[in-house]
Amino acid sequence: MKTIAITTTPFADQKPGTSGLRKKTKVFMQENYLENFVQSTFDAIGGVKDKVLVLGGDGRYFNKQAIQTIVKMALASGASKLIIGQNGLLSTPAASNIIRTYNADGGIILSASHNPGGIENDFGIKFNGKNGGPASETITGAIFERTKIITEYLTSDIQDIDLDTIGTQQISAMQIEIINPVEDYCLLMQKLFDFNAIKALFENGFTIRFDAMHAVTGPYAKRILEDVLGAKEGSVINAVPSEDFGQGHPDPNPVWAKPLFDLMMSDKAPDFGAASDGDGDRNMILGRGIYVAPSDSLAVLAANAHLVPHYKNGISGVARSMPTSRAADRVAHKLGVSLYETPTGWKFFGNLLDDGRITICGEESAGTGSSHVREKDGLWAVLLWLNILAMRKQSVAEILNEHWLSFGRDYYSRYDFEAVPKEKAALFVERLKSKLGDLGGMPIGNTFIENATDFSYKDPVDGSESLSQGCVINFNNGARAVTRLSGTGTEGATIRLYLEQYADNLSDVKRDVQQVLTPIAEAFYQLTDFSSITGRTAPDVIT
Ligand code: VG1
Ligand code: CO
Repeated sequence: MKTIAITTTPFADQKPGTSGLRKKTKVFMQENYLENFVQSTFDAIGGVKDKVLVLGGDGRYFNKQAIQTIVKMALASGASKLIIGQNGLLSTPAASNIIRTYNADGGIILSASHNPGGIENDFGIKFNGKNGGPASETITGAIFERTKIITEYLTSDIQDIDLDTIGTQQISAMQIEIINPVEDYCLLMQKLFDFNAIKALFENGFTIRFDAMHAVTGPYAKRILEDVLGAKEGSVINAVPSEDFGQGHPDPNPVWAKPLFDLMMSDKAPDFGAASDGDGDRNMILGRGIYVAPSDSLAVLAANAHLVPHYKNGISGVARSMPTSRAADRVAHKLGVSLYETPTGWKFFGNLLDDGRITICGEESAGTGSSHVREKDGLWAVLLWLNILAMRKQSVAEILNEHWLSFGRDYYSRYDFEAVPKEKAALFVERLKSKLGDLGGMPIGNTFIENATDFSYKDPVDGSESLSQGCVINFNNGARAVTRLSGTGTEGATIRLYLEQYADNLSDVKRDVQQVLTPIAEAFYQLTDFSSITGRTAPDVIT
């Protein structure tokens, strides 16, 4: 074992964000940078002596190297066992499952999620606790404080370990188990869903295209959809994880998964289309000729979950992040279960799930999940949809249209303004916050602002408070505009603007989304002096 002094504290400028620490890969590759975060994490959780940790990542550039570094540090700090995905691979939901299944003390997941990978792109790291979920704000805060004052870390002088061979290795007092990354996850899915019903669907000619976007879900989707459930070979495309995601942007939305989107809108479309992100926790769902907005997907899944074995007794409650559309609220209301509105980021769902208050939860950013793990889960969402389709014997479009007819439709879109200079973004937020109180009652066109607030959240389970989680402007005609700064970007600041309009008039539920939302966007720009403060006139990405 050796102790290495850290002469600089290179990343003390940033608290780990919504899901861990994300930076340019080259930043992570600086001397002692990753080590600082890892040692600070060990220290923040009271050390790892005699603890069992799960370790894996999405396979991006630097994944394996980072794993070797962490192995050496865990050994030096006295961990009793590491459970590592073969070749260093574990999707985020699979890692969450393994932490829970093997009763581990926590896990380290290496991923920058949907951000592009490669030496010129992004890398990331996050710690998940005993329940399998992202560390709470208390822990991420403690990690950050520690990184500012840390002076040394512990590591050991051992050779790189073999990550390719499944089985157990013993290194001094520490055991390393290399596991098949897919197997436990596949077993879990089999427990939740009616695999026979989905198999029958495929046997009867149902077609699917799943775009794994060269990311970690490839092996999971191939195994489950093709090998086990019998989808036609070749249904899963881009299934081999690559270090730079085939030079792509593994973000499953209509912009970055455009080839799949275009296929689904064409006359060659299969019955069902889906994609997932770099680390496998996000999903995009499409039917022939129709895109299911993530907020709608959450609502449809909540409304239909009882058709599926694991959820047959109904759901205990639903949670959504604040910027997610209120479509799920309408379902919770009809089912007579509680609806929780949390800040952005999966960690806020953890306590609600642990406490049994909710069964299903989701975010507008293509994340849906349930009590089966403590992360959002891309492939789970796909299987839940497939199981529901098998039970209802209808198309995606039919299900979505029926949903809108019974609940009304929440038109929804997110605008992203990327790489805005940090000072300008901060000024924009500060100015807006200072005038929120004066906006209530203000007339806008033929409606008016009902209220405008700075969203804060008090966790109903542990009472912890999270302040300033986004500005919300509610209009009295069922429209809403929400804005917040992203916590996952690696360049400047990203301003997100979330727009929403509820329509319950049946003749109204099939209008063009952007057309419905443009007046709200325009009102927002005016109210906030958006362009003059940020220098931006149009979003970089609309989803
Ligand atoms: C984004 C999304 C948020 C999600 C987070 C992590 O955060 O908006 O809903 O939980 O990414 O997703 P932000 O702060 O950039 O808006 V993932 O797939 O990284 O784990
Ligand atoms: Co992700």
